[in-house]
Amino acid sequence: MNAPFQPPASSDAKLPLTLLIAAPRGFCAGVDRAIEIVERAIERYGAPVYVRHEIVHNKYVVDALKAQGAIFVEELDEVPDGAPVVFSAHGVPKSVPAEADRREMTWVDATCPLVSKVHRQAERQIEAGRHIVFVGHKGHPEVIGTMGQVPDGAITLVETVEDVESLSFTGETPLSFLTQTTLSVDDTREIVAALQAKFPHIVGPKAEDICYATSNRQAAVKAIAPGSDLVLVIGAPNSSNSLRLVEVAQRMGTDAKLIQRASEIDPSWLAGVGTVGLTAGASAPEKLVREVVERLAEWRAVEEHTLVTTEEKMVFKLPRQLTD
Ligand code: 10E
Ligand code: SF4
Repeated sequence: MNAPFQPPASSDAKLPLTLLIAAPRGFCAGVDRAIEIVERAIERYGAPVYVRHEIVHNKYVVDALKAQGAIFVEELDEVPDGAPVVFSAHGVPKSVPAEADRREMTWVDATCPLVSKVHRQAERQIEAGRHIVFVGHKGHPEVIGTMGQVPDGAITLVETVEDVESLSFTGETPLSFLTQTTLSVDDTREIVAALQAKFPHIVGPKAEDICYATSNRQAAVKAIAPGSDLVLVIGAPNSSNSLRLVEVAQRMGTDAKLIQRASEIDPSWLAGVGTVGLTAGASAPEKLVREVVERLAEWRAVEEHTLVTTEEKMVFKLPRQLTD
């Protein structure tokens, strides 16, 4: 005869936790490419290879590349003569490669091709005689890089609808607008609408320059947030696209937190929580997503579900100088 069923002692039983994992999440094509550029540069030129600014905004990625022989600096004057240098995925002002050429440095540009596309649009708008209104976050390296494609005074930064309201261009000033690639899709729509209402003659790209990866990750969070009691976003505090994912979830009324590693999760966050939504910014490796899942599984009986909102197939070519 079978022994009667014994339920586990209550102290051993883990409460169930549904995990809604967003897809797409994590690395985009520009981040994959930038990391591969640093790895290939180390293979080709030998260590150390200098990298100007964090190649992408993620400490785990940066530490892994340091272990392979990369040295991270903020400015070119920290790079010794003769050492190779890679420019980060966020892009650099024109003055940076110009300075590298002046010093006869070997340099490789890991700027994401979608950021470079905005750089070229900026140049074209200036050639066409238009002043540029640039929508972006002040002080972000991508913004510094894009603003540095054109002469001083040729571009004006706006961050909010209020900033648009205080612009004082006359109706005769030819204007165009461009945007940072990692902005909030919803905020940017409002800012662009305010620009077009105030300056009906303003010229802009067909869709704003927010990239496919940014918009896909925001749409994926919109799909998981309503069914979640808490959304965890893996990303760094200086990662613009990751911060936007936290905002998206919070604006849908769901509690959301940015974490860099699983060790930052406070178990008290899970009190009364039945479903956790999980995603990762474009610079956060999938390994860190698994680390979070494993951490949660230490405390709760986790049931994983992946919610796919779109498939991504984007791949960018490496620079010729690393493939020839
Ligand atoms: O702060 P960001 O989101 O711009 O950068 P990240 O390094 O977190 O993610 C990659 C995004 C890039 C390089 C900007 N388009
Ligand atoms: Fe390129 Fe977009 Fe990734 Fe930035 S977030 S690196 S623009 S693909």
